Amino acid sequence: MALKNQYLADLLETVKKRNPGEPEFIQAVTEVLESLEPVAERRPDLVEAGVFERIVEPERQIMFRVPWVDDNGKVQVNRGFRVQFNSAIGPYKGGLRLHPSVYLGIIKFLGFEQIFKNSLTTLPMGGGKGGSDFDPKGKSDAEVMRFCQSFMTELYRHIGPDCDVPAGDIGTGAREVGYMFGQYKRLRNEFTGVLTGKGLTFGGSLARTEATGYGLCYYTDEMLKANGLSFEGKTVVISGSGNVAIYATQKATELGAKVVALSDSNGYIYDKDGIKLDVVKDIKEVRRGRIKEYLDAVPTAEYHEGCRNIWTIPCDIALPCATQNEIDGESAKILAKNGCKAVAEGANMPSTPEAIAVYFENNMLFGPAKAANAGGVAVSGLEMSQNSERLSWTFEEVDGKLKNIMKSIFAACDSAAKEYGMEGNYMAGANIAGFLKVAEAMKAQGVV
Ligand code: NDP
Ligand code: 2IT
Repeated sequence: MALKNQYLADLLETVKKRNPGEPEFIQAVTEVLESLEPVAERRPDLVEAGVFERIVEPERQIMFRVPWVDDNGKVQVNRGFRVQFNSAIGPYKGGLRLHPSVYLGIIKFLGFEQIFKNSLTTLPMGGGKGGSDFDPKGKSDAEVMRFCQSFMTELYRHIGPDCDVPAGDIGTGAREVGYMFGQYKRLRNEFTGVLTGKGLTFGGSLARTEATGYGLCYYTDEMLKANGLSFEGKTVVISGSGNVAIYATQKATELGAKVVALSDSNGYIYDKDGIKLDVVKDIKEVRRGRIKEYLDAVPTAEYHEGCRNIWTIPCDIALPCATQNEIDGESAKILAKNGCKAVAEGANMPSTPEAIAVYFENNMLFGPAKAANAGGVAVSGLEMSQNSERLSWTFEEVDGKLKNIMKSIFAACDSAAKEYGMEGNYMAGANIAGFLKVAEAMKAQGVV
């Protein structure tokens, strides 16, 4: 879809020129600007205030050397990133991705998405993202600790509980957050809620571990119900087998669905009887193993090399929870042909633009990442609140708030889509609703 609005078309050209070699960032910006066409038409005041030009440019980008020594005594050098994208509605907030594919363009796309996602949560959080091309896979705990300490030895001067609050993402879980928190506390001599996703003994929130996966299912449930459907009796395919995939599997199963597949970057498992989550948790959370090992405990299941073909498994609902661009146009066509009724994104930007076009052509329900996976950062926001008041809430209290937030996010997407003449297009609704709150704040604060 080409932009019809000349002002936005020119802006997109500028963004492309200014950010060469960053296709994921351009992809994320293109989708948002396409959704915002009716807003630019209806709100000349926001155009005049330069909000569109300003929102596509990060407020600050930090890149730094991360040197550390491996178990063989060899010096290793990684590159660290923190992109502080937008602080109009609150301190920068967003995760840290540790994966060999990380470069500036990945962190910028994630930081840009985070602005709108955080706005949708209704909590006061700006958008940011960070990470490194460090690969935690196959590293010892001691190596991971040395990397995390070195990473934080530079990052600490740029973050703080009222400035920028990082958290987990791919490759960053409780272990990494713990090491980073320890180093931050040592360098600053301050015990503050500077990271979220912390351990429960030092300021972490109950239900943060479950939040993204649970939130994804709460959002999907709302979307299904609004369209006369439910999880009950449905077959679900989930990609990934990390934090988001595991707790999405748990909640979808609790809501009456049967999850039949999970994957990692090597391949996928298919268990027609329904995934046994205790087996997956043991492999992934306890032993840090590979999804293939599921067959050792459940020999009746199948394992297939390569993760792409997971989308050829017939399902009613697909929940991509691994990584960006994991469903392309071709995979989306197969999902549609097999009768899939809904796709909701646990991962960030897992559907290519071609895949999204296929969803709409086939009248499939589509829950976009910045709405559907906002439960993780929402509970991070609740962790910040608990840290500020130096109290901790019960699991039920946090989970109840999460459910209400996901309901309100769906309602915001639904009503913005209707208001701007795109009923049922929750992607446009999410982009518009997320944008408007930040845009009003940016306009009110002047040209900064
Ligand atoms: P984890 O590191 O816990 O798990 C990531 C999972 O995705 C693993 O199974 C991993 O397989 C797989 N994966 C990662 N990269 C690739 C790749 N390039 N190709 C194929 N598979 C891949 O991360 P999370 O579960 O936390 O994150 C998953 C997604 O959810 C990401 O897109 C993240 O940005 C998003 N997200 C996470 C939130 C959170 O709170 N954690 C919040 C909102 C969104 P392998 O082990 O083989 O690498
Ligand atoms: O993509 C995301 O929203 C996250 N990785 C969670 C960010 C957070 O600050 O909890």
